[in-house]
Amino acid sequence: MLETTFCMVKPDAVSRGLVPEVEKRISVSGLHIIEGKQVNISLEKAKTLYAVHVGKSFYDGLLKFITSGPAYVMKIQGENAVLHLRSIMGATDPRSAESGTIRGDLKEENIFTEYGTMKNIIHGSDSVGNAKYELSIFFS
Ligand code: DAT
Ligand code: MG
Repeated sequence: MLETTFCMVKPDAVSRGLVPEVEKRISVSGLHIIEGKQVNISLEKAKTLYAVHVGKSFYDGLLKFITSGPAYVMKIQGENAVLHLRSIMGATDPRSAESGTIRGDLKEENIFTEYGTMKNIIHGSDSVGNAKYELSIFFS
């Protein structure tokens, strides 16, 4: 199935200059980056993006982290793009992410932000429905 998904390079990785490296890995894997732009995510958009995490222990930290500096958002297309992107990202906790994955290879020594949130470099939608929702926040 040809799918469109949403991807975001998080502020930790943008500030480390990792956008080109992440873009290269996405493209080399066979996915097509339709559009990409740097954004300063407003608190309002952060809340919309992370609505599914309301009430979780890391929710407040996640909002602080994602609004702490510029992020880089992308619209990505390809065969099974949702799962394909998730597979090259690696596990949520970079310490468990396999080598060869973006999180596994590019993780920092200290994986926690001052807010207790995991700095894991990249976000990718976890379903076609969520991809549509997340894309609508950043791309008209
Ligand atoms: P993923 O980003 O792999 O989809 P998720 O949707 O469960 O993972 O969580 C969203 C983000 O929240 C995740 O990328 C990092 C942060 N996070 C998740 N679980 C956490 C935890 N137990 N402690 C700190 N941060 C966490
Ligand atoms: Mg998620």
